[in-house]
Amino acid sequence: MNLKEALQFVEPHLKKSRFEHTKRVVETAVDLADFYQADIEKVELAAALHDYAKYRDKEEMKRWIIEESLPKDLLEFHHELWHGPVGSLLLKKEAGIKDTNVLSAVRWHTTGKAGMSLIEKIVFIADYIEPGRDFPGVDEVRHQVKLSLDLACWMALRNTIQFLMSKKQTIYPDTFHAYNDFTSRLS
Ligand code: DGI
Ligand code: FE
Ligand code: FE
Repeated sequence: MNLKEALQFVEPHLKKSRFEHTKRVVETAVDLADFYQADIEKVELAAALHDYAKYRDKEEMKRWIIEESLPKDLLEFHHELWHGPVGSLLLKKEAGIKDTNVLSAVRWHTTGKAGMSLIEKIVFIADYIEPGRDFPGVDEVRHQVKLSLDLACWMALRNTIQFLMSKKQTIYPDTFHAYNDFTSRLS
């Protein structure tokens, strides 16, 4: 599957604004892949497909998590966290994607995890800084992303954790694991 095919594949599954977001994530991710010498074809594919399951029915996603080998603890956390892992599963089943680098970048794009690969980091941070995003602190992360990818990821995780805490929301363990991992690598 090439980029054009991937975009055609996801478009019917997304709202218009989400599809526009997806195209901006692709552009941002490709620019970073070029800068950091990552595999551009894999990065653009993962970026194009990353929100594939975003609008799947909650009950359907719950069933996939129960039936397939996905972590059951996801069910104890906000359903917003399910579309990455369920998306990577469904891309395997429904789009025949086999590349584990692409699938894992989709899988971890929301929470991050400890020991992220270059492709995983690029998709994660492109989703956070694409030009349509307006999170508090996002400009600082945009400024940092070509100085240190790890520091940019650390900042994004810190901002997300702070945001979730301020809203009294639970934080998925892998979000903390990602944050801790970047913190120790950077110190
Ligand atoms: O799918 P997108 O909107 O493009 O972006 P995303 O996949 O990063 O999802 C963003 C949402 O996920 C945002 O509302 C914050 C939330 N989120 C990220 N990490 C965690 C989290 N929510 C909870 N409850 N816990 C987390 O660890
Ligand atoms: Fe997402
Ligand atoms: Fe996204």
